[in-house]
Amino acid sequence: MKVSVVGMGYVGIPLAVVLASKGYTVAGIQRRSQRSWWKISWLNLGKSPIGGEEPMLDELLVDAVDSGGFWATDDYGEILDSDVVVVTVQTPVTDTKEPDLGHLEAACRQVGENLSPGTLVCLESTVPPYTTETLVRPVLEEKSGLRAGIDFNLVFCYERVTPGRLVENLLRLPRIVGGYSPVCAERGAEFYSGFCEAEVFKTDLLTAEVSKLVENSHRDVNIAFANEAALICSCLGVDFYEVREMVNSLPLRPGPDNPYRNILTPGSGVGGHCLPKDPYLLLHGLKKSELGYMPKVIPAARRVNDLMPEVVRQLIDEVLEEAGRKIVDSKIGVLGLSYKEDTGDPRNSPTLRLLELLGGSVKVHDPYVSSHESVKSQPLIDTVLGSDCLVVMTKHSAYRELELECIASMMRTRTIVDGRGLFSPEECLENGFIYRGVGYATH
Ligand code: SAJ
Repeated sequence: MKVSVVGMGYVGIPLAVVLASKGYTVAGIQRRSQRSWWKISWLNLGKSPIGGEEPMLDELLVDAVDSGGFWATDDYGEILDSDVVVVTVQTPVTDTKEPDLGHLEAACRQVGENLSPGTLVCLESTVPPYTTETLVRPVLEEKSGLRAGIDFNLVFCYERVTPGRLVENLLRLPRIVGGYSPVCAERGAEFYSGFCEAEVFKTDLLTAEVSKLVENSHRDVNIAFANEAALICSCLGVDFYEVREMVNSLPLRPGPDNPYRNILTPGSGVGGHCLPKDPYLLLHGLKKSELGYMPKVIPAARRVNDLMPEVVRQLIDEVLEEAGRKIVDSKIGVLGLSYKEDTGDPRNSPTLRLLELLGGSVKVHDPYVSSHESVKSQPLIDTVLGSDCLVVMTKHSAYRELELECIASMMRTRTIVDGRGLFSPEECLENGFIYRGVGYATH
């Protein structure tokens, strides 16, 4: 079976190499955009453009290229003789949090122009509710002259990727296949069951689209709860981590009366390619419905999570003031540019927001991100040496080996702001640091 995967990013590349490893013939289609044209040649050399630790991905890619089972190209003509086309292009939101579906529409036009009868088209990009029905289907039908559900099959099956577990999630997480028609859902479920080891659920297009957005909005709200609870505990002079340990002691007991709690971890903010935008995509869908309920919890959670870099900045102010310094005449070392530990993805990273708030003399280190936009990652030594404040923004495993005694001797002023619960407050105080942490009780 031949599959064309449109969009060689975090979602498309792992999917393409996993399919190739299962014996499919896979064309990875990537437009020659300013930002991504270079991925085509990299991929054909068996080199992954995805940073960070991605178990299995590199070897699967090399095997797929060497065996001829996978190749990257900018030629949409590969779709003509494909049995399946999977669209995995980006669907960002604008600065005003409006969905930007331009990349998706452009890709669908190209897919439509090369679509043959009998093909299964799978949309995996996260979209506002109704998009598959009201944007993707009409464009495909208009460009191909074919009819969805009759001449070709159309499904929406959302990705559940997580940087650091791209291949594992693909193989082991359940999938939700929304079909334009029951027959489409059936065809789609057959395809995904071909490589997914977990359960594949079938539903309609809209239910699948909304499931994805609710799934991620739920996580964003839960992270916001942890952040807000941490801020409340700090104000009350209580250590949030101790409270969290007490609350999470409730047992996991399957069944309706399950008392189980799972308070997540507070931190320096919420970044990445999912959570900062998916809640807005969900709310955008409401504009099309006349019911008129105005959401309160989900938007408020976004505001709390986006507040966290400002909380970190406030903590930096506090520790420097206690040390008799001001931010403006201090050297600040920031640990972590990536939005998430042990990954190399800086998109929407809270660190970018913190840097906007700081100004002044700031150095950033990240083991996985060498540079992003105007920010260049510095060597760890240069980031720490002579600094007046060390700020933990990302909990990379590499930072666990840091010796506080050694850091103390390298800094000009011994202050630490821990945005991710990386260090033990007691150890920091023992080593003469002025310490603040998100969720840590200072009084
Ligand atoms: N974060 C916290 N506290 C937490 C968890 C996360 O502050 O307790 C922050 C992270 O530092 C990061 C951001 O939130 O900045 C997002 O982290 P994430 O773990 O949610 O990672 P993502 O963005 O890769 O989320 C993805 C999502 N999966 C999909 O979209 C398929 C999310 O729904 C998953 O729950 C998450 O991976 C996961 O746990 O695998």
